[in-house]
Amino acid sequence: MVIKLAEQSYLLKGVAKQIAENLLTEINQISALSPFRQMSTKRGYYVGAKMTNCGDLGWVSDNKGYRYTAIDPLTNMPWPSMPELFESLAEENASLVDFQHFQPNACLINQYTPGVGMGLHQDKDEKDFTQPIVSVSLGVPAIFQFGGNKRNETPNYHLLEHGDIVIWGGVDRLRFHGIKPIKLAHHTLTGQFRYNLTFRNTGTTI
Ligand code: MD5
Ligand code: FE
Repeated sequence: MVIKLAEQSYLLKGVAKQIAENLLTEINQISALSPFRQMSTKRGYYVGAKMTNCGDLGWVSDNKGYRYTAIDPLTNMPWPSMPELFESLAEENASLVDFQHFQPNACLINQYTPGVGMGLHQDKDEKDFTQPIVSVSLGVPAIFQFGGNKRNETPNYHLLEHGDIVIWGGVDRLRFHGIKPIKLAHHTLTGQFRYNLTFRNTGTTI
């Protein structure tokens, strides 16, 4: 089932459920090489979710700000490569909706524990806003906040469950969005955790 959230935003319910166990196996292999870690911001706060990355580039935040790097600052090694399963999942589902030429070069993996959310923000650390973003939810459900192109626009709320994919781009690429703090719950495959894969093309090679 495809739910249209806005002009170029789509929620594909449950489409990753069948391969969820394989996706979680890949997440475990990636985090064995580049562990989940708490990132801090320029202002000295913590980013709530623990994070790691795979692909040519990874999103990092520290006292210098947000950016994409080819090297994991924790391991001083390149980020683990993007599994073929991840890439095909993102590309195939993007092509089903509006976006036929999506080629992600970065995948941020967020790990949420009970009580952790993500405040309202825009994804604007990329150099190319013509490519969409694909997000895959696994494990414990979350309520996401889907706002407008300005912070003060009233957001809508949608439930993101295990296996759901959200794709947004084009005129919706810079919409404000966030994740409400995760409730304490248990999922057979992930325990108390929620995982989110966020596929992006950064518009850069370094
Ligand atoms: C998450 N992560 O669930 C979210 C997934 C991030 C981030 O936002 O930057 O790491 S994306 C949530 C989302 C869903 C639907 C639409 C939009 C965002 N949006 O319009 O931007 O960890
Ligand atoms: Fe975001």
